[in-house]
Amino acid sequence: MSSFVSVTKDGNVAVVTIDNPPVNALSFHVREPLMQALVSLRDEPSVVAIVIACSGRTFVAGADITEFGKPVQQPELRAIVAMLDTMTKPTVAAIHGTALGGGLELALGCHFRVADAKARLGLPEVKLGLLPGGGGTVRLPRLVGALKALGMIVSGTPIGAVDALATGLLDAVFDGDLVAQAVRFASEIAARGGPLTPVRDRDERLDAADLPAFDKHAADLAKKARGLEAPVACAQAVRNAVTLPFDEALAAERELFLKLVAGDQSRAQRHLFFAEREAAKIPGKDITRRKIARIGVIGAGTMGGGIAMAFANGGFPVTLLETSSEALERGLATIDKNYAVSVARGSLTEDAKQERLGLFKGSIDYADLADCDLIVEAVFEEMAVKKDVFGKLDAVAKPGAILATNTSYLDVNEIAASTSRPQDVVGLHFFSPANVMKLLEIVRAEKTAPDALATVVELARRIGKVPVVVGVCHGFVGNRMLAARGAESEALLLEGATPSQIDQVFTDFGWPMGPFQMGDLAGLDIGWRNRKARGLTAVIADTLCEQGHFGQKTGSGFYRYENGSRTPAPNPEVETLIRDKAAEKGIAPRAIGTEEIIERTLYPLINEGAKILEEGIAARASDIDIVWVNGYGFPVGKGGPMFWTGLEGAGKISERLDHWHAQTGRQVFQVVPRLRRMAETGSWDVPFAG
Ligand code: T1G
Repeated sequence: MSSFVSVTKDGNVAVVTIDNPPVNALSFHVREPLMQALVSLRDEPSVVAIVIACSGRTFVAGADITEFGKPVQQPELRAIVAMLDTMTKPTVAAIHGTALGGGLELALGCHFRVADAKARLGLPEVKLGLLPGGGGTVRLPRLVGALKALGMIVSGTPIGAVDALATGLLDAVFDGDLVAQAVRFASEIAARGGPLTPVRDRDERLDAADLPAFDKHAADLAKKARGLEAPVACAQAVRNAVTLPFDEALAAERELFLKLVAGDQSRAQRHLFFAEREAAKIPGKDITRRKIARIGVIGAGTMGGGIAMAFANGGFPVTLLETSSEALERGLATIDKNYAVSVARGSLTEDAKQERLGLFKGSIDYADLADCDLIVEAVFEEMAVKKDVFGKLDAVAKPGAILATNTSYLDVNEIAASTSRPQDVVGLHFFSPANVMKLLEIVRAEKTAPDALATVVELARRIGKVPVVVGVCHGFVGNRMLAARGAESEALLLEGATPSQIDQVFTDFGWPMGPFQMGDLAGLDIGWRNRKARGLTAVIADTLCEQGHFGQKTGSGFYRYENGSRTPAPNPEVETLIRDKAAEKGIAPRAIGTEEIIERTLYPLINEGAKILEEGIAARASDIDIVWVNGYGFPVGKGGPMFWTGLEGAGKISERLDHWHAQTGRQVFQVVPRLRRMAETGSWDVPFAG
């Protein structure tokens, strides 16, 4: 046997245990001994049944994603599952933790599946730009029905053991010693004798498939795919399970899988999978984290309330501080309302809501923060106000408490210097709504202590955030690049493009919405206030704000929103305003094409990313991708701006930036050396020699 797969006997039941930390991925060094073990047990007369289990924290969490794109080594998972199909003795998968992807497909090759109550089961391949390639699209519908299988496979969202038992994916759920009970379950099946029906031969759920309902659901899902190929392929593969004989459907699954795994979109999404984990790794693995038991949040407004909810959602008690009882009550009422909306939507139970509300303690006295281990301020975005807050925190916070600012662009070094403990100060830049958005930019100031940084990075993951460590500069990584992306927006309007045309280029690219729709959604007054604070102007947006048109919240901005609708309608007044302002500036409008819009918005975004990399504000190019995919909706199928540079061509991007720089002389088009280096070497990780 190998150290990755062992076989033990419990009576006349064999237990095959996979042990491939950390998540028992089905690497080649697992598949080979696993196949050998199953073949020998199949032929072993003394063995009446076989249980497949895993050591460690989880059942098999999938194929080994690091093997994709490399030569395939036999036996593949498909061969193992095909062999299980021929087993004449009962096979039982004993599932704990998460049976995902190839792990669930391995379990689907068994006659039976049992699990502990906390287990989760799913086929998340779609999140990697793939579809289940080990027979999952053909076997899962046979157990749970075509519609349920469609939803699971296209969303990639796992289901819990109770749901899995109810829908027929599991045959039993056990508490206590899972393997012992799985052995007993297998032994009883063997003793009972009688025919064993492999999943591939169980058609009863398929016969009942309502194909028209299936097709309608699949069409709805395809609309949300926003250009991603995998969700559409997943739906097709599940439909094949209903309409084609098993082996034909299986062959079709293989063909779809091979096409996806070789495609740019899956490469992009696999890049993001590892990049997200890489971003959470900071030098000094063995740093002792500080103990975080209680959180303090200062400010119960939109950001403060959202941040408080993010921590409460992660199970942390929160002391929420405001300047007055009225402000505090308003903030707590908003939090209660937000949870009530989730309960109404069915995404939260009433009990869970009450449990979370029970974690909040309101206060208007800084002294009540004295027992907090991490205190986050989300007060008004002005340096003087931030310094005043940190001065008070310095006086009341206990030694070793981490003091965090939620500033979105102010200098965290300056804020830290306003305390006697700069080593405990860090930036935690949440994105609004803070209880929903995944991205958390963790701003490492010059004096931030390594253990304070390591503590908040780990804490971010514990509350379900995606942390990226960034350096101190105006706007850190995301907002600084956003400014570069938007620098030419006004010029494009004045030269003849319309807001809806520019937004359409963005949505065709795969963004959830374009910059003008986004501005109307967030509120044009936010950018207006920022520009005024920095002495900048944007003639169209400023004029709209001066006229009180802030976007959705005032019923009009770049678009009109009739009777409180959130659907943007073209705004003729804006088009007149643009024409008038262009005439004032002597600019003759012209037709502007898609390519030009991309070159004058996304290419400067990438150039700024290269500058950020060169300055060390981001440690890795892939960190920048994680910021943009999780904080700004950059299409996952393109892997983030820095990964996409490789697809678009760094040479082409540099040439076009040079062209626009020659045309306009504007700094935003000045190609930075790191981008030229990427064009020469194909890698972001080779700094320019100078
Ligand atoms: N392959 C290789 N490495 C993996 C891996 C995998 N499937 N899953 C996790 N890792 C690594 C990860 O990179 C990290 O490494 C460490 O394990 C801990 O992961 C044929 C084609 C299971 C829920 O998509 O969702 O099967 O950073 O930090 O937060 O149809 O890992 O420590 O060096 O995420 O506790 C389908 C992917 C694959 C599941 C655990 N399966 N994994 O979360 O730990 S494709 C998936 C996860 C497939 C078949 C198809 C999560 C987790 P390092 P972690 P975690």
